[in-house]
Amino acid sequence: MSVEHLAASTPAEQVAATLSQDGVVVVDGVVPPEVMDRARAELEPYLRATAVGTDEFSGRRTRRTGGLVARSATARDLIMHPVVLDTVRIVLGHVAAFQLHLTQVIAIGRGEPAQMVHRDQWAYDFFPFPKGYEAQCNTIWAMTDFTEENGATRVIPGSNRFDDRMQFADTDTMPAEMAKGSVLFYTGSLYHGAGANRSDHTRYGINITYNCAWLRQEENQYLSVPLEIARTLPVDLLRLMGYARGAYALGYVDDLRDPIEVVRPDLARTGLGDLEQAANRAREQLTG
Ligand SMILES: O=C(O)CCC(=O)C(=O)O
Ligand SMILES: [Fe+2]
Repeated sequence: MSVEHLAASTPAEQVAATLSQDGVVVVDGVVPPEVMDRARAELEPYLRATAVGTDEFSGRRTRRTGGLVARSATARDLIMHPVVLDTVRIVLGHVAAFQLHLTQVIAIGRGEPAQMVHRDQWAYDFFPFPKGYEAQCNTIWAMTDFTEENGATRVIPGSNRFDDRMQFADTDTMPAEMAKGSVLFYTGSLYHGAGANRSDHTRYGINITYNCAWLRQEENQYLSVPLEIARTLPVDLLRLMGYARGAYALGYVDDLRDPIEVVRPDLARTGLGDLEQAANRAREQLTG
């Protein structure tokens, strides 16, 4: 098996179908390399101020810079990119809503060894999701070319169907190489890990992930993005950040108010909606 590559013009249904089968796919050339340079320039002060990881999993030669919604207008465009959202909408189509899970530049420094092979969905306290249930859909945007030598993400295609809590060696994996401006998609169920960086430069990727809105977010968007910035953001981005109910009754504010009202009082809406309708929708998804 190898990592499938698709063109940026590929219909989202096909990207999602490949993800459902392999748990991983690269979409080539989603944005021109200059867009990644612009993101890098906007984030440069924050990248420079970020410390390296303090444990093996984070990477002692790796810098992880988050809060991208607050820090980079270009990152907001990547978060909302239709090639990504159209695919995520299908992959996470089994839930009432999905949300932004985390935003993070992963800068893997020279000499960093390979990261432990893992599933990102282990973040939910290792909850054993049923096989085939996708809790999250992930992207890594190549901010530099991703090569085997510089630490391209290593993946096991098809491992989205494997048992949980398995252990793998680096040699069981293959690198997802791609050019700057391309996007690696992978599900929360895919076994993968950052590759070792044996090159003479830093590997930059932007990890942007989305999860079922009934689950907790890895990056707390309400606290990572100051309210005064949130007030300036488009409504669809705000809702994706979690200023919306995550499912019937999840995440309302005090008197059953829609959380969007906190940042956009003009959009006030009270009440939870109709549970019977929500239940019917869930039934339809199940029989789907
Ligand atoms: O940066 C990468 O290539 C992957 C990192 C990763 O899988 C993680 O930190 O969970
Ligand atoms: Fe990961």
